[in-house]
Amino acid sequence: MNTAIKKLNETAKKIKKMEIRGALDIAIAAAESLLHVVNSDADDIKNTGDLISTLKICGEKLKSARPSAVSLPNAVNYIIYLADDLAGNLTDDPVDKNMNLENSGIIITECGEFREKLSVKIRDFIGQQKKAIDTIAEIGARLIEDGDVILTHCNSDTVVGVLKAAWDCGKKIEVVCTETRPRKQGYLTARELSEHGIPTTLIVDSAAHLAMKKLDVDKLTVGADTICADGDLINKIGTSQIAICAHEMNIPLLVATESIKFSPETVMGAVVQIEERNPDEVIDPKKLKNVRVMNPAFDVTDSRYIDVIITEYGVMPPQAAYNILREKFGWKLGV
Ligand code: RI2
Repeated sequence: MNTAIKKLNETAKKIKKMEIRGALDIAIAAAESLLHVVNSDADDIKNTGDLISTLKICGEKLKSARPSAVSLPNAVNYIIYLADDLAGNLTDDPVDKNMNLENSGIIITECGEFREKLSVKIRDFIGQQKKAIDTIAEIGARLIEDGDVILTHCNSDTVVGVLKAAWDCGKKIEVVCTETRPRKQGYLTARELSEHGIPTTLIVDSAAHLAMKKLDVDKLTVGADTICADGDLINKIGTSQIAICAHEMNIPLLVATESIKFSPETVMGAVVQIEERNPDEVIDPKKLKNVRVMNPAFDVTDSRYIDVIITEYGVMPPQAAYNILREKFGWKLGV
């Protein structure tokens, strides 16, 4: 098997096993592996049609790795769209007229030109995703006040970016991190922030309500795996109960997310599938016989518990999610 496709299969496995995790990182990893396929020298890719078909098969493989973070299918679908669009655009050029015809026998040099153009576009896309996280850090830091105590759940690179940026511009914040059972990604957040010099407290998930009172939490900040068209948030399991507690205590919830995590499918009413992971992440099944163990990886936080969503385009209320979808996914929505 061609090396790029082998690598892509490995990436899909790593995403499934959560060795590559975090909604943005899985999107970037998927885009990078498709980029390798575009530049691969597989013998069976003889023309543009072959390349696009291969990208579509590879894209399906990647998309099936994890179902809940929409950043993954969004990245794959956008790259396929770029490829189709580029093939379509090139039909104006007499040399490339048959490029997207099956078995057109286009010689490899023409396919080479297509590969080059597509690679530039995919690299641009990856660059934009990497830049978005820095832009959100800068915008989000402005919403954090000096002396704020901020509670966060799970491990979001986007949130970590905001908190570090606030600290770096001189705001003396403190952060409370939930452990985030069952995989304890909260440890990653706690380690990263404390290594940055930010005073950090770790709590078990069930202490969130008490900690909000006892530690005078000012803000709740979380990342996102998916933002629905109605502004609802899909994020790590436990987010919704913490959000409801925060709402009850008048603590604002700030969601930090790149626009790649907005779901165009939800405009048409699609429901995001909640990933159910292996029960052995919760407990060794041998230790608790005859008990069904549920292990949903995500939950849905209703938009009414969200105060603002911070994206690379700026700060908005959750009710404005459709505006981002129009801006970013007009190509998919046909608007
Ligand atoms: P960034 C993570 O999911 C968490 O739910 C986190 O809030 C979200 O992705 C966004 O992460 P998982 O991959 O893209 O740990 O902000 O299941 O890093």
